[in-house]
Amino acid sequence: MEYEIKDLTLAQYGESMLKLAREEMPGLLSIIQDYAGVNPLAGARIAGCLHMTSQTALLMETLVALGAQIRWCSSNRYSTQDNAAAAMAKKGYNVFAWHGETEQEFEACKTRTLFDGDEWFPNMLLDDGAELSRFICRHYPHKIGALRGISEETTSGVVELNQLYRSGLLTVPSIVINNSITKTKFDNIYGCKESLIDAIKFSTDFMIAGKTATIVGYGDVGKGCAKALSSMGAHIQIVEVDPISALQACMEGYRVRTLSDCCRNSHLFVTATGNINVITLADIRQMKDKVLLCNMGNFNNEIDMTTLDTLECTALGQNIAEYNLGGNKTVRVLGHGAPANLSCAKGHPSFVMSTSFCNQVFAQIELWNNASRYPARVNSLPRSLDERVASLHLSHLGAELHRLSEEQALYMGVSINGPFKPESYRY
Ligand code: RBV
Repeated sequence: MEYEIKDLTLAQYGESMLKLAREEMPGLLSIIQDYAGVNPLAGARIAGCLHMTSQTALLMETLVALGAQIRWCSSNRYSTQDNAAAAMAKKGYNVFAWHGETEQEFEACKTRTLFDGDEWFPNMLLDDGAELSRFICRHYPHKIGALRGISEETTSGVVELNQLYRSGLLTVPSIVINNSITKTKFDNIYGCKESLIDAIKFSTDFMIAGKTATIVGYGDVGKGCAKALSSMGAHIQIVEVDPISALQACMEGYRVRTLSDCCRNSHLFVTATGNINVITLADIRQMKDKVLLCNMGNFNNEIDMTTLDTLECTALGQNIAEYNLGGNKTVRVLGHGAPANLSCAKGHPSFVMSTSFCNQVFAQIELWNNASRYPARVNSLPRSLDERVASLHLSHLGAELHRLSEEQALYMGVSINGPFKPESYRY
């Protein structure tokens, strides 16, 4: 057994957090029960790269319960919950992750996740933001063929994977679980809706009611963030490039404005675009004094931290820094521009991560057992599995499904047991 973490003495506290998470992850628990004795992942050697949190710890336990061998690192330098990492290391998991890794340490953690001397190299990846996929393509291109498949967690991973396929570097199938309805319409919306507030409250004394908040990017993540801040009494402004998303924001009652307009009146900015340098130093110079900046997109580059880091900076706490703009003006940034919910708080709540991670487990089972069904490009899970993930979470909330009659099923042209909607249905 091997690990590199911050502090093993946090294991007991981490284990209590895992106990709380387990109570809220009914989908993962049912999968473990349903596959008891079947071992659908027997023989799979999974290298996992996904925020080392208590929720991810239960994903790791599920993969092992289904027969896989795993090694693990975090997909962001600031997202590891050191207590969860300690709990897993104590139980014998190979985990290489701690909160606040340097770039070099992050690279080293990825290397140790992929290799155990000459003994071990993965035949499957479970990835987030295509971190490991890109890492192998860049540093070990000759090893790509050793992989049977890749399951990818998030929106921005799709962009990366498509680039790797187009450049001919990636030659194995991947399944992007962000394409599942039970991922993007739940984790991205409701997860962010709850965890954005945690991040702001854990690190600041910022009262949300009455403030003007600008959300840059009105995709699923932006929608969840806007809903949370608006429900607490903030005035919401949206910055969008896509007319469809912009119109959605208008219909929700939000103002849609250019970024430079918003710079003049906002107290808080949240980036959620998946794009790079969305807020630059030039934008920041137009903002009010002591404005709060917060990123909820996957990568750390939506706020131009590289340029900000050239300015004088004071820590105002563990996860918030104040940058001196000169002329008695400052700007405050949460969690070094990393996704604030993970860098400043505990990430999404366990329940919604259970829906996401059931998709991860099904993607691993599919790729490991039925790889030939998935061509070497970005694929999605079938809708039947999406419906199954949702079903696994209903009774926890006291919900019971109504059933179609034979006549009704015939009339709609669907089976009584689903799938209930055409592939093109957008939910
Ligand atoms: N995310 N994980 C957590 N608590 O472990 N919280 C959020 C957690 C995932 C989420 O699925 C999103 O797509 C991804 O982090 C972005 O890196």
